[in-house]
Amino acid sequence: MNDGFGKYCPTTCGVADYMFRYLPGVDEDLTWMQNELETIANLTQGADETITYMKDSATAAQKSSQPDPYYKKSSSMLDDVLRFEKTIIAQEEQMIELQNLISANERRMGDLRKLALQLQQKCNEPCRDTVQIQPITGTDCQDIANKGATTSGLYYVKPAKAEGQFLVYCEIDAFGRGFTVIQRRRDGSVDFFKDWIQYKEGFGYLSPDDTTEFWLGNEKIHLLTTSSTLPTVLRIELVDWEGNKRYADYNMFRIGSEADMYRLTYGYYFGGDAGDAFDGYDFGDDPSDKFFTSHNGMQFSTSDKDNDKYEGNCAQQDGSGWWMNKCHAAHLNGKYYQGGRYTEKDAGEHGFDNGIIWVTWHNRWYSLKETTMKIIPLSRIAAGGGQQAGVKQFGGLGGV
Ligand SMILES: [Ca+2]
Repeated sequence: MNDGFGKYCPTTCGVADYMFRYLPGVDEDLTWMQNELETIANLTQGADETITYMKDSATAAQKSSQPDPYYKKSSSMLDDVLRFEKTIIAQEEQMIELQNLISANERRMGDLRKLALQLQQKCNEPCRDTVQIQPITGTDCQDIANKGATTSGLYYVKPAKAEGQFLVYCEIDAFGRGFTVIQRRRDGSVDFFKDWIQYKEGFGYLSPDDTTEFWLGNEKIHLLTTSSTLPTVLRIELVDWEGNKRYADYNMFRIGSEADMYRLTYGYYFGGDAGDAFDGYDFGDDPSDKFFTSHNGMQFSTSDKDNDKYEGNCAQQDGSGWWMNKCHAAHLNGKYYQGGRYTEKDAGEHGFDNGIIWVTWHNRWYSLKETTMKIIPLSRIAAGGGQQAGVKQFGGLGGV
């Protein structure tokens, strides 16, 4: 596992490479052992022949039945020979055992060799133990698309104000639009209850095929949204548990510096069919609900850095990091609830864990299945035929 590249190594190709590297050595060792065994077997055979000869001589001497002194001598010699023979038989048994062991090893080696061959056939293409990073770079994904990139994937970007480049997932569509994805939820595989530093640096896993969850990081989002004077649109895409899809666009989206606690500001709700949850919502609990659940102008809060407008700690209660007010009507970093529906009772882990909420679409006890937050220059959002193009584009995503 590597935080940058996700769950991409080792591959079976890597295993095959490893096998092929060590097979020749093991083969040599086995051949050497077999030669040694043959030499020992030859020596034993010589000893066998000598014993037979000596036994025959002794029998012949016995048959001559002359009580001569040589007979006694040869009789005690015969005892020695018999003892010697026993030792040899024991050794021969040991050798047979060893030979069986070698045969068993050879069979196993054969199986492994077959397996390695099968693996190698699967790996005819050059083995890739790491993810593919596209070669084109730019200030953001739209810049990369402008330079001719046509496929979505992982790219390095370096916004004007950034000291170094960093990896992002670019979603590049048929209209030549390059969205820089800053947040992705899709299956609950990544825990979004993280501290200030983790939200600052980013967490989760980037993948070239949009299969993983992540928060790109407040510092990077700050650099991406403030390096240019051209307005940036934040597009939010949502999928519920019935497979329905909605979106919301915010123009002039900016995230402030760390000194300003990564404050969220935007110019206005630019459209969409999910409703304007960033503007707050009248839950009916209190006349000032809408005012206290709006998000424009809020600083970022985590459980260890409370910048919210609530006497308690919203981020601690909800188990996430977000631009908390008192506390929220939109909350896309909330706890992941499989199936989407939860009650106040389920939401108890950190006090009051809210799910993934966009309350102008579903009510507050409905947690969404998928979310994507991505940014694009305003000049490109309408490429391909106005707002309808946006809907059409979103229709091709998610739900697979
Ligand atoms: Ca507080």
